[in-house]
Parts: sequence; C-alpha cells; structure tokens
Amino acid sequence: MNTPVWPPPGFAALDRAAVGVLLDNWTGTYTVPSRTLYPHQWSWDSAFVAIGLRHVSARRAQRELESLFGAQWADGRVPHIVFDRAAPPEGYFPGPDFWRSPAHPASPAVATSGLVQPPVHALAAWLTFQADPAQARRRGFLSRLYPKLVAWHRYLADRRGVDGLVAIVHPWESGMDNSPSWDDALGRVEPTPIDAFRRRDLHHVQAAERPTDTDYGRYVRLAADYRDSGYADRLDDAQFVLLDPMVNALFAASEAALADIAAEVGADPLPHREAAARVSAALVDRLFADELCHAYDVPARRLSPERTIAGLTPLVVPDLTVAPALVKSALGEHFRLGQTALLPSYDLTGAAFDPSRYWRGPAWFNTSWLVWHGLTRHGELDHADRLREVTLTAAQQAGFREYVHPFTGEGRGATDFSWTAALVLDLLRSAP
Ligand code: 2M8
Repeated sequence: MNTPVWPPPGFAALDRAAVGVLLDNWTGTYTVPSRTLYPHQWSWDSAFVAIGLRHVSARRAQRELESLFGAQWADGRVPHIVFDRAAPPEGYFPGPDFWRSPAHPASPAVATSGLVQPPVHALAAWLTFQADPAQARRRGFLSRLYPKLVAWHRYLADRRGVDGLVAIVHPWESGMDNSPSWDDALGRVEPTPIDAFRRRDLHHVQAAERPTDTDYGRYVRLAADYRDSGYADRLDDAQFVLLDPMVNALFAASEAALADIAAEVGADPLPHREAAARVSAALVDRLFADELCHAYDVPARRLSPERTIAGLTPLVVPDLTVAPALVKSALGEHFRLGQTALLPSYDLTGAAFDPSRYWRGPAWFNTSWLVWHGLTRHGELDHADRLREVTLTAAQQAGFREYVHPFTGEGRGATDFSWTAALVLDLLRSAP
C-alpha cells in the first residue's frame, strides 16, 4: 500500500508563512488575533492558536492557554477578552474602561471583559498535550490546568445552564457575532445610539464587511446591561438568552476531552464522560430539526429556522447520534461541502446570505476546521480530505485572512489573522 504524502510539496511555502504569522503575532505570553483589528488576547482565538502553535513549540502552545487561564475569574468564567494595558486605548472598542472588571469582586488582577466565548479550551489543551506529552508532564501542564478547566465548565453548567444546555447572553459569546440566528432576538433590543460610542473596527476593515451601526448599538446595549447587573447571570430577566449549537457542541467535546485529561492527571474521568453524553443527548433533543442543529431562543421559546455552520459543528462530539444527517446537510445545497472555498458561515440559499458581511455568509477557517475535525472523528475521511483541500487552496490564494468570500475565495476582514495561520498549520501538519 502507498503511504499518502502529506503535506503535498506545493504547500511548503504556506507552512512557512503560517509559522511566520504566529511568530509575528506572539506577544511573549500569548498571541493577538490581529495586530491591527484585535490587539488584545481573545479567549477562543487563543485555544485555536494553541492547536496550531503546538506544531511549532509545544511549550509556547501551553503558555498560550496558561496566560488565558491566568485571567480566569474567581467564579470560574474565562473572559472573552484579556486586555493588554500597554496597548493604546483607542485600539479597540469596547475596551477596559467600558467593562470595568476591576469593580467586580470575582475579577482577576488584569482588566478583562465580563462575557465568555465558546468552550473549546479543554479540547485545545488535550491536543496541545499530545504534541509533546513528556515535556507537558515535566511542566505539570495538565495537572495545573485541569482544576481551572473544571471550574470553567462548572461556571457554564451552573450559571448558564438551561434544560441541560449552556446559554449565551450576548452574540459576542457565540463567536459568530453577526449571525442571522440572532436577528430575531436582537430585534427586541433597543440599540444604544451610535453617537454615544466610537467604533474602532471600521478604521481597519470596510463597513460592508462588518456589522451595521444598528447591530453594533444593540451589542453595546446588551453588554452595558450585563455589566450594570454586576455580570449576575439572571437568565430569567435577560433579553437575550440563546442556546447555540456550536457552544454546546464544544462544551460536550470539551467534557469528553476533560475525561481524557482527568485520566492523565489521576482524577476520575467518569463524571466528564457522563456530562459529555448528557449534553450530547440534550443537543439532539432540543436543537436538532430538519437534519441540522439550530439556535433556540429561550425567552421566545422558539427554535431559529436559520441554517448556519454552527449547526454542523456538533460533528465534533464523539458518538453523536445524528452525525450522518449532519454530513448529508454539509453536502447539500445549503453548505455545498467541497464546492466552495471552505464552508460558508451561513446557508447559501438563506434570505440573509451576504458573501462579504461578517458571519452572514463568508467562510471562516475555525468553523471549517471544526467540521473537518468532526468529519475525521466520525470516519468521514473522504469528505474531511476534500474540506482540507479546499481550505488550504483558499489560504494559498487569499493568505491568512480573517474570512473569505465562499465562491471566489477572495480574502476579507483582517490580514495575517492568527487562528487562520494556526489552523492551516494544523491541517498541513496533521497526518491524514
Ligand atoms: C470577532 O469578535 C469581536 C468581539 O469579540 C469583534 O467583532 O470585535 C469574532 O469573529 C470572534 O469570534 C473573535 O473571537 C474575535 C477576535 O478574533 O473577533
């Protein structure tokens, strides 16, 4: 039998360039998502970065996660942004002065936001460990991180738990900020007037590729209300409480990874296996309809009809009962796996489809990587290889852009974007 040659020789320059982006965006303790648009540490970005960085330096990948968990709150939450005090205040809005984290008794010494992002961290930690187990054991990487990961998951289950799933209280918590899945719920939110704050994102990226001013005003209103509640997680009173399939898929996959981590550090893996199975069953029970998982609007008691790539990501969950239906959806007219550049973030036939605007159609490397990882997990190797091929081709054509046009592959958003480089590297270096 011939052993497949991977990466193919033509990808050597891409591999070198990906390493270059990761080195350039490294600050000494973590990696900024983008030197221009996102000059601080973002939670799930760091997890994706670690997945790629482990191929360059296992130690640095461990540091990436350790620095993030160094900013964990006493209540267990891992903040979605950890601010670099040395970065100019005009670099990003909303900055530390908006979030006022030091005023909260549970906050860490560094300034952070009070929201969270999808819990991909335990999965990233387990993959990082596997890059060099002997070195990770010498540094006590997992034994130090395990209790922090447990506290993080406990925060999500206890403070954000709704019907066995984890709720988000802001679109920024989904990672897919401007997804059409949030439109109905956001319609209930009175936008903060646009002249009451100053957007910084439009200094770096064209307005047609970012959320509208009205949507931004709604994000600011929701974030300010949550801050003014003392980050209290009063889900019964909140306007925006959503069960997102990707957040819950990553929660289940990360509980499964925590079981492996527990076994490695001498703790009991069973509670984590049971939690993974429970979340996986609730995901299917509550969010699966028409061969895809959808977001559920808790106050409106309604499953969103929108089809987004978040609905395919439960493929990352081991033993998922509906995996064959999700594969069928990925191949169908809504996502056309293998026929576009990566996978579109939103239904190609959807009424709100826009190939350039933030999370409303463009293709992103992290969500496509998750589907690739899930296809591999479920033994769908031909489809996984095809997705890997179109993803790498897109990176070769566009460079390490934040997202790309799903039909032309043209780059959009930030350039030299860290998780794009990291996950391209992982696709190049992981044996098929
Ligand atoms: C985007 O979100 C931030 C807010 O967190 C923004 O638009 O300013 C999203 O794509 C999110 O998923 C990502 O983590 C962040 C940094 O890359 O940018």
